[in-house]
Amino acid sequence: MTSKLTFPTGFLWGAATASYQIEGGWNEDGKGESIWDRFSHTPDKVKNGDTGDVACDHYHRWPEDIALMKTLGLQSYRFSIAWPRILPTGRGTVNPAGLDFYSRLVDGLLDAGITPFVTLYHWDLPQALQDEGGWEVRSTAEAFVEYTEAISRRLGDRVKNWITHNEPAVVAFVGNWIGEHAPGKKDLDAALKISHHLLLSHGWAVPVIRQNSPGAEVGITLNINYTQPASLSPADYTAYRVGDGLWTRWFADPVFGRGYPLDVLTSGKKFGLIQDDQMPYVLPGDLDAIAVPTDFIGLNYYNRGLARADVPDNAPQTVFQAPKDPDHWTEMDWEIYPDGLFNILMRLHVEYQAPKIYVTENGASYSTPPNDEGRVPDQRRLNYLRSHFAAAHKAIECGVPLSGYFVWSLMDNFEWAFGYAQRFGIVWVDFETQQRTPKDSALWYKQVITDNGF
Ligand code: IFM
Repeated sequence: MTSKLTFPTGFLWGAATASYQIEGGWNEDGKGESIWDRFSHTPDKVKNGDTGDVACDHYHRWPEDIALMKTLGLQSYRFSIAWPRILPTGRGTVNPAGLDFYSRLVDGLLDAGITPFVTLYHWDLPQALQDEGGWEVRSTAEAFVEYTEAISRRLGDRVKNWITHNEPAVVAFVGNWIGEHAPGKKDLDAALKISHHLLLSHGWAVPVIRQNSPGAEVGITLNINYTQPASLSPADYTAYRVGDGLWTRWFADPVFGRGYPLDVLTSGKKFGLIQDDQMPYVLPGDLDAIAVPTDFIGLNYYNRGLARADVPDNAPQTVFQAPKDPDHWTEMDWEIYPDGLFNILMRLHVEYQAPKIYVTENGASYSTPPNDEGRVPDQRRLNYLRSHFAAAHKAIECGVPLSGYFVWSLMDNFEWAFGYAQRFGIVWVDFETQQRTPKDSALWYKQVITDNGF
């Protein structure tokens, strides 16, 4: 017999999205071009030539989407602001229509009794800033503060939960080392510099938000998947340390006041991944700025990876591989591993002593379509969510200060380099008609929220 798992009173249940992935309206009402507009408009960058030009048309359909969230019983909604809607060229002249759009959205959410969680940067950098060097130059971090000032001044009276950055590791590494995301660069030395400017902009933005949004809670979201050495061999352990160092410690350590883990530079140079193991761009005071205490840490968790040294080119960047077993993999080719969520939550609690944690993303990609009755029987997504909720519950029982959970994603959307070929939504979107249909997982989730458990 399985017993009921009940979450703590006040535990916040929500769903998450990001501006470029759902909004559309890419050049409307004064919005500037973003690096994702440019990237998706460039041939061969995104699967099937898909773009976010229309996406879920949320820019026009937001009232309907808020009504949908209300129907599903969501208590909270995490969304991001498109920087080029607010400052079309990244800095300077503010676009009032952009501010108005998000102000109406926030009012609509509050009217529906849904708590907004606002992410400032979920990857759509103004192209004008990229043209000046993007995150590789320090002035972009300064522009981020200007943008933070403009948006937090406008929304700060009503929005009380802010996230500066979403997944800086993905921004730095997938966009600038692996090159599969905008701006499509392939240079780890540049990516490390970029990571510093991202973190610096976080550190500088936190006090600005606090100033403009009295009583607000502010955090940053890191993507931390669970990695292990693939075997007991010292070589695999080294590959694990390099991978964990780059993808996790490089971001978590400075945010939690420990500075950069310098073993990453040493081993990165040894493996020929980086040329330069000095960091002249880290100026006096930067590490203190990055270590600004936050109210919470956001965790995006999806899967497990096994670190192997025996990859063809012996390059530890390809560590995130695991043996395939179709029953335990989602359509992203990501291994389903709920214990990994428990382990990472424990790590944030024990190793980093995070004061408060939200799971700001967790979910699975399955393309299960509507059946003849119009239902979407996405049992595998439901199973995925149930097993991860149970892992989160176990972590809470072990003392982890987990305060809420945002399912990724509210609805099917533009999945970056995969375009519309991957569907993470708990709501089905027909991209021809823009019709939304809650999947079985959404109906189940509604009951979880009502019962505060399952
Ligand atoms: O869709 C993304 C999201 O934008 C960031 N985290 C991972 C999700 C699934 O790939």
